[in-house]
Amino acid sequence: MNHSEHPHRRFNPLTGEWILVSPHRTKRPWQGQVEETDVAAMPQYDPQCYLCPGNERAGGERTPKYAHTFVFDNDFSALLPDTPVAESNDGGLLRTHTERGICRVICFSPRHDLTLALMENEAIARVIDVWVRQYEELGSLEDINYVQIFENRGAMMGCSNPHPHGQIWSNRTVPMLPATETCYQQAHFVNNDNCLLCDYVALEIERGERIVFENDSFIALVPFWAVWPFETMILPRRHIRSLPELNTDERTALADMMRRMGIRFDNLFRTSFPYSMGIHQKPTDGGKHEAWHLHLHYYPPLLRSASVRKFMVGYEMLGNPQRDITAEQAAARLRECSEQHYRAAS
Ligand code: H2U
Ligand code: ZN
Repeated sequence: MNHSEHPHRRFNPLTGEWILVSPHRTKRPWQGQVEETDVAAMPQYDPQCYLCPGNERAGGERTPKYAHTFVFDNDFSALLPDTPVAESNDGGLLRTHTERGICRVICFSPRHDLTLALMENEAIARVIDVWVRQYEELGSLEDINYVQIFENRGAMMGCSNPHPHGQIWSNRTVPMLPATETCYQQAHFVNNDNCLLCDYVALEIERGERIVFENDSFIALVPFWAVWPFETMILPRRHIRSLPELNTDERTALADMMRRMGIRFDNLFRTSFPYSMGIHQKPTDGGKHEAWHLHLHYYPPLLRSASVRKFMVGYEMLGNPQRDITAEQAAARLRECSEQHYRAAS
């Protein structure tokens, strides 16, 4: 089968979902508009920003004058630690249960004008150290069985503030997507006596065409089953279930991957590239989860330029996701991008 010619469906072995790929719709040559829509350089400190050191937040608390990173309980947490335990079931179809959890915000840097793509490896490694400690601290709590670390970047993704920051939501129930990935990884482990993502990484290294860049410990690729046009994953080569298992060198190596991923994304359309990024790792429910392989997902919405985005509407809402540009074409485009940030270069 010619994957760049014929409409076909691709299987996502992590979730069991199928997506439709219609490469014939991109037969016309790449238009490649390069738009310089980036906003003017931001100030290093913004007196209005609730995440800048020393400023007051919406909840009335003051953000301290931090030097590197800063973590606080979300002033508008979606989940609360002391919600009473209760459930209801009306006729078997109207079911609920209360949910306990803790939500935190983490500032990646005191500098308002930076992003992960513009930070040094050492500073990003500090952020990773904070994620490790948060995962351990929250995960050790009785009511916390899953810790979801993520970053929303850009107004297009609903991010409320350009100050470099991310969030952590942790709760009693393993959320649907990591729960599904748990099932599929477990089934692969039982059926093949090996880890799904270890097998996947080995296969992608052999095929080569979807790998974007790599270092000694990690690879970045456009997954075969990508839904978003420039969706990527970062995966450790070694079978690592969760962040605390990374040694010091591997934390620096992960920082290096995240920085380079961010630069390539920004350079693609010469814009501060919007995305949602999240870390998937083993649940903190006390299980061993041998089958779990840590990975990062990047879900960026942009399609053709800084202003043309992919919408998940119509067929996507009613059938299943569909894409025109293939994962292989997207990987080739990202491979062509420089690792010198366009803002640093000018
Ligand atoms: P984004 O990552 O999508 O920008 O969300 C920022 C979070 O920061 C959001 O969940 C919280 C919001 O509740 N927040 C505070 O905790 N304190 C504030 O003063 C404003 C925003
Ligand atoms: Zn700020």
